[in-house]
Amino acid sequence: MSVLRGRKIYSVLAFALVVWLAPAAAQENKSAGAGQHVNPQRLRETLEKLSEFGRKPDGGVTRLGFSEADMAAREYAMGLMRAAGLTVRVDAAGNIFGHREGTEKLPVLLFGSHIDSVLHGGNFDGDVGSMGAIEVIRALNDNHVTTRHPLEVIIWTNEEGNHFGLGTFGSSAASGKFGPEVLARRGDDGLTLADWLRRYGQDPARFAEARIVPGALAGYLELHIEQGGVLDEAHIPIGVVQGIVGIKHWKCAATGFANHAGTTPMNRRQDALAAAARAALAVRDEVRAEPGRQVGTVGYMKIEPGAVNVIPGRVEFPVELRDLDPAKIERIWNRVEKRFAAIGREENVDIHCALDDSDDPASSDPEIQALIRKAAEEAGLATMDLPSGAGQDAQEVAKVAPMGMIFVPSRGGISHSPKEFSTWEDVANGAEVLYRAVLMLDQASARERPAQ
Ligand code: HGY
Ligand code: MN
Ligand code: MN
Repeated sequence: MSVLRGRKIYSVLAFALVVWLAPAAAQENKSAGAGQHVNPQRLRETLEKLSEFGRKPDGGVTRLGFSEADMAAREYAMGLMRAAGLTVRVDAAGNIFGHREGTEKLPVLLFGSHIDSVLHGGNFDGDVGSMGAIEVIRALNDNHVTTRHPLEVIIWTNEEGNHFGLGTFGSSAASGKFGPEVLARRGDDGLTLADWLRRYGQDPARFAEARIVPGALAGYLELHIEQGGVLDEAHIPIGVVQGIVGIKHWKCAATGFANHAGTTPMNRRQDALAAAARAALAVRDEVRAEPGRQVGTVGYMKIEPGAVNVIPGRVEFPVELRDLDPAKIERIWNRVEKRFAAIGREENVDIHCALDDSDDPASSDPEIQALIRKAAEEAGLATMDLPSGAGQDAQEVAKVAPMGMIFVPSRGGISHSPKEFSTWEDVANGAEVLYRAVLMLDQASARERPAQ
């Protein structure tokens, strides 16, 4: 028998053995004890490398969606995806997908997060879920595990929305919330969203193709830092997210009259900054005026003309309200509007607001929550159920597929800050639970149920 024939028979036998063992391997991995399948050191190295893109001198990061730093970070992430054997594509909204074939013709099982940051933010928000998802793929490869569903790792575009004021931008294109009308928005750099999409290699005219239709996905999982202090204070390593808050943003302007700061008597002023300052405190008062976990913020003020000896004539400021209950947000906003009208009358300043962005609250799929809880238990990790006070891409994906989120602790509950920190052990625990949850979802019935 020629060597070739011998080798051929051997390779056929070897192939048969792998195919025969693969599902068992998947089963074996699924039911493995507290062993760890992901590689903590490898995951840490990718997060440390990612933190270099947009790094600030104090160690924080500014990697806004649609920025040079983000473009460089995306290239790095796509390189990791390709090195993990994924087939990479970028959709018309700039979302990056890494595809891994399954053994059956089933809807895609999607998991990932975002890598853009807020202005002067931290190195864990979004990054942990994005790098964690790619680490899961490498671990599946290491363990020679095949899945029934095709898997796709996703990195959503411009989740923070600090650029263009449109949060969860990429996932909102996927859910259909944003249509081509948003592409005309112009940033402080004078470029429109369409200009930046072209820089990302996309044709704005095809923006609608980023839509993901309900039923196209088997399910969605996102690993993320909690960004609050609940898990850290309770010393619980894994959070099972029950739901994600609704968020509403308004753009407001207080318009008074710019005048000489020395010659204008105090009782003859139309001081836009005095009115805006009172408005910011009124937001805080009205949010505090009823029990619950609602929050309200005025994140910045743009003061014109901005000179010490000129009474401010105009002040632009945002108002953000968040809660799991949209009716409560409306109720608080109605009170805030009444307060603004009274302040305007007293200060002789016009305060006008317009709704700028709105994210509906979203519930996590109960079956996927149970599956995450089980995955953590099998990994020997305690869990706690909690809501997400942070907005997430998952709340857009919830409109088209059943979703679930895995939280890991944020030290001191600090986030959107250079002081944002999660331990490498917590990060690895989260990735391990994601690994197991992906395999369990691959086997579970959840995949067949339509989006909520
Ligand atoms: O703002 C948020 O809640 C999220 O981190 N983008
Ligand atoms: Mn985030
Ligand atoms: Mn964030």
